[in-house]
Amino acid sequence: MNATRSLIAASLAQAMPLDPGRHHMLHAAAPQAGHIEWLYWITFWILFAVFVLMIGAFVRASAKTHVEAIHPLPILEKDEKADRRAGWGVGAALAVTVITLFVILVLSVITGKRVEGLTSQNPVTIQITGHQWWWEITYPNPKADQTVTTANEIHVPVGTPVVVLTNSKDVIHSFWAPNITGKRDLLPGYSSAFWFQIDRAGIYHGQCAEFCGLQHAHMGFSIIAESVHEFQAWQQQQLKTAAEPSTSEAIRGREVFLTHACLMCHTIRG
Ligand SMILES: [Cu+2]
Repeated sequence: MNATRSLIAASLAQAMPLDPGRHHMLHAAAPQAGHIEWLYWITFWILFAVFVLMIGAFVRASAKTHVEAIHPLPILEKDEKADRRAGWGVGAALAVTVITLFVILVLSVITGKRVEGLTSQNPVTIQITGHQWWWEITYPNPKADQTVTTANEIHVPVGTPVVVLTNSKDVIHSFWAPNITGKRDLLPGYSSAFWFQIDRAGIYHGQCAEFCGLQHAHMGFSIIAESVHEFQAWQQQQLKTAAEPSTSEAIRGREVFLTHACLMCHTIRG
């Protein structure tokens, strides 16, 4: 079964434009994504069994009712026994369908509860605001000068729950990092929250999953999961003001940056 799983995962990965390890729901790097992957495989195997049974029944029925082309079509006579058998068959198929749908519904609810449950008292909190067409990431702090803001780049410590507060400045966006957790809609004028925890250090790609305008396809982001020490060092670095350029090339670069349109959207931080 593991070989089949790997084969299916590899086939799906082939269809993905990005490194599958960094943007793929079948390479879970967080417990939430693990629960979603579990539900995916259960649903996959249930549907696969239904598919095989349906094809088997179809082939059997075709073989039983095979009629040679040279013979005239048989005249069917009323067969009450066969009618009753067919009635039982349809009833059983309906019952199996309803039970299967009910089982998938229950498993979906269980997965939803597992994904939502928060087990730590000391999470890191970040605020994510959707804009056309970028992500504003803020690490709130009671002291205003200790608040860190970035764009499209989310740094988090490995093994620590991260509570994400969401909002949107303009239209509906959808935050989706398939290795980490399921899709979350960001609604204008409506605050919401969810959480995730990454157990494996690395860089994971995410993408807006709700069409939000002409540049929607470019609305990506990165989640950088690093050790607590590296995360704190990054935060301290972000709080510093940008270093003065020391080479003529760097001085020229700053000049170009400050005198062109870059400044309309970007700022220079530490
Ligand atoms: Cu979008």
